Amino acid sequence: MKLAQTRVRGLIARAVGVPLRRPLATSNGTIAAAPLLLLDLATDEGITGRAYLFAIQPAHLAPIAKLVEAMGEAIAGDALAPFEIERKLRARYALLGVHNIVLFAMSGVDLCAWDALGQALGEPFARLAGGAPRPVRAYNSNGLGLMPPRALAREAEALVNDGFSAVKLRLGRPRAEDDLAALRAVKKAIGPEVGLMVDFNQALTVAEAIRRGRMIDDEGGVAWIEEPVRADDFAGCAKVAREVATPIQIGENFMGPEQMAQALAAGAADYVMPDVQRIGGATGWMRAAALAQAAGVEMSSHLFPEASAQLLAVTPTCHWLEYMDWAEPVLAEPATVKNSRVLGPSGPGFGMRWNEKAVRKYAL
Ligand code: SMN
Ligand code: MG
Repeated sequence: MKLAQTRVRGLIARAVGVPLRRPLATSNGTIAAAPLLLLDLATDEGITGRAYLFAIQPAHLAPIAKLVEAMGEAIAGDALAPFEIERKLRARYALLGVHNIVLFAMSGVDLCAWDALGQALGEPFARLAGGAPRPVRAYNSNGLGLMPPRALAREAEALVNDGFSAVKLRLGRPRAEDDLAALRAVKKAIGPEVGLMVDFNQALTVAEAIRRGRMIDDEGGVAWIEEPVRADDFAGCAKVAREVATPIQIGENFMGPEQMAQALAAGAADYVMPDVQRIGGATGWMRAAALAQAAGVEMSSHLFPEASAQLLAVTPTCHWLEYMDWAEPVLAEPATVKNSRVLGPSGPGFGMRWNEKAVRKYAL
């Protein structure tokens, strides 16, 4: 088949609500089921490019689906060329703003296009990008929400027993001493050999973040403090990063590589962790990876382990993959975990195919 002749035909989005094996309570609310949009981009060569998006709340599914479908109409008949599709959609949405759910939708379209391209060439994404798929170091993020210390200790052990050498704990309770009790309970349960990240989900003011950051410094042994303050307050983040010894991690809310460049210029964090549905899909990710390389900053992923495993495999400053099993029930072949390393599904592109029986079961 001639790639140049392969054209986009259309795009459909289906909504599912996948129950979480371990519901997650964060300082920003509890997630009991993952509202996902499953995207299928059809081409006239019979290839279907696939990706999923995480709508955060079920109410956001419909507007994101509408955007995705409108973008599908805009690129129908176009060549299967992710950079060209990006250029067109960025121009088309410039006045609305290439941010937030517009960017979610664009990222989903981009991932579908790369996936279809991989299928057309019979190669996994990492090979198209000049690399090769390989297992990447991962921490288990499927739990450790805002729970009482005893429940946390039990869940922390279970997360390590899933085969991981590091886990992430959510913090951001009203009282600092309750966060400290949670941190101590988890550290005691996992022991000194297992890595521990903590995530405040933007709960703190800058002054309080410095106070709690120093408290965490005194405890020692925490790999990073994630999103201590409002995600787009880069000056505030930078102040926290200067005052706190434990590395500061941000990035899941970077809206495109442009915003990541601003964060790096502001010295807002020691580490970055873009989210593939906000950074602009695989195209945006690769541009962000070059920024992290130039800045000499370690780069991790946020959610989407199936695609992120391959993206991190071609990231020069590859750090940690966030392992979340949320999409697993609707996938024909999930990512695999071995020795705390994650490998994406096999097969060309990103290797995501739907388990249609499960898709029917969880359809919204
Ligand atoms: C997070 C973000 C979105 C949904 C669930 C959890 C959290 C993370 O910030 O980094 O895992
Ligand atoms: Mg986070």
